Amino acid sequence: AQDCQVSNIQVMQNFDRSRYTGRWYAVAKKDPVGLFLLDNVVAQFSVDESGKMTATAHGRVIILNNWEMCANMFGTFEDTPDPAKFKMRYWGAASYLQSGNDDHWVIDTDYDNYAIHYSCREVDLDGTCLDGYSFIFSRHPTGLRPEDQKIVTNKKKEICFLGKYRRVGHTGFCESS
Ligand code: AZE
Repeated sequence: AQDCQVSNIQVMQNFDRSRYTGRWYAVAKKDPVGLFLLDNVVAQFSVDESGKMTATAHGRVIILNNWEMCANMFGTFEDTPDPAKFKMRYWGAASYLQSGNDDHWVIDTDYDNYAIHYSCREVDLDGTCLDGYSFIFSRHPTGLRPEDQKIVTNKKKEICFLGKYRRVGHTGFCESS
């Protein structure tokens, strides 16, 4: 199951959005082309009364060459026939931040410790991902538990992003806002 075809990527079976709610700390990320969240990335997922999933996220960004700030972002999720695959519409609290509509797939999670997210923005002619991003999330600000690390490494391999991640630091930069 590793031909790197976006359409063959396995996602979380029987994804339970209510167990996914709450705070997740990004511990590693694979960047897309262009502007992106740099570090101090924390996401908070919710499910509203009607069952729709929403999220907020913040992270340090540098815009307009060297203006460093904390980006406060919002996302709403459109369901698809696969419970672990969503379309995420996202925007910033300020208009000069980024907005867009990305795939948002939950590849794997145990809900209590780790989660692997995947988004391919552009599929190449050969069916592989030409431009995509991914977050490894932890419930613990200190990082992944040792026992979760090999699961995560295997999944990075399965989504063909192994070796493309950088560690996401948490320095408290976004904690005041
Ligand atoms: C995600 C978690 C769920 C909510 C949202 C997320 C993504 C946010 C971005 C933000 C980019 C901002 C930039 C600003 C200059 C997946 C972390 C909204 C992609 C580049």
